[in-house]
Amino acid sequence: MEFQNLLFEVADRVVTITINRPSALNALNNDTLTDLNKALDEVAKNDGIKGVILTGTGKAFVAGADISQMASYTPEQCRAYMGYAQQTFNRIEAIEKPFLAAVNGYALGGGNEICMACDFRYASEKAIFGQPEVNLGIMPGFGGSQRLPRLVNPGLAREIIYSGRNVTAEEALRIGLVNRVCAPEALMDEARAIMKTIASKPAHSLRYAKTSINRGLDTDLYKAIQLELELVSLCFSSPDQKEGMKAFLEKRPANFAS
Ligand code: DAK
Repeated sequence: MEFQNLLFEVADRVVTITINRPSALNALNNDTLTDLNKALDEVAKNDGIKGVILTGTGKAFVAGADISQMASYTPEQCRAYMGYAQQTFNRIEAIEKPFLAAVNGYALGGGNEICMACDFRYASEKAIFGQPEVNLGIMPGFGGSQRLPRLVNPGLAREIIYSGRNVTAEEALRIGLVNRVCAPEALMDEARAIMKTIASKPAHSLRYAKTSINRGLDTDLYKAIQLELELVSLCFSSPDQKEGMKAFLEKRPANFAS
């Protein structure tokens, strides 16, 4: 596959997607979004890929939407480009495979928003998060005003969005925005290690668990528990459920097919 601003590398059934536009701190312009959509098409359709690590080249993860591209937009142009970006971020949640954001540096505006669309986040000690849109005369537009208050204390989300201030990796860990902070040189090893473990689990378990969590968070508790019942019951139609339980009873490691 050919990309302009992105690297796509598969190992141990996990793809590492690296946003690779360091001259603009990996800001998301149209070409980069097109690349990302192409990469997501492959992730969605390729059964050989069990999960994704999303990261960036250089000192940034993603420094947000491309300001030089959007500065002169009319509202109509803005709507078209930004709608495309929003759709792309929503796809990360909709694809039923786990995504880990390995945040190596600046994750600002759309950069923080794309990492919040991932299932979970690890950060380098050098990572800086934030929603600085108010400094540009706008507000978060890629889901940040919705995902941040769902991920961290809503009062804190308001403070971060209204002030446009930076959030260090240490604070991000404390407020639950990231799961782990790593030395910069250890970030990718740690990301690969957890994703290798995850990729060793049956595909249907990962698929239904992600769907159950994501759809469940959008509904009330008892409807969500009903959805969980349907999905866990479906697991019993899979050969990997038979193998997993047989292996346990025979006191041996499971040999999953998917
Ligand atoms: N866009 C374009 N170029 C960027 C960029 C960005 N977001 N961020 C950095 N760059 C470019 C710089 O212009 C510079 O380019 P040259 O001058 O070398 O050509 C190069 O990357 C290196 O940046 P700096 O020289 O500034 O590097 P520093 O280390 O000094 O500073 C920084 C790093 C991350 C603190 C700084 O670059 C910075 O503040 N960047 C902007 C961060 C930001 O404000 N991000 C949020 C963007 S707004 C919507 C509408 C709008 C949006 C969403 C939805 N809808 C209608 C739905 C907007 C979303 C956003 O993300």
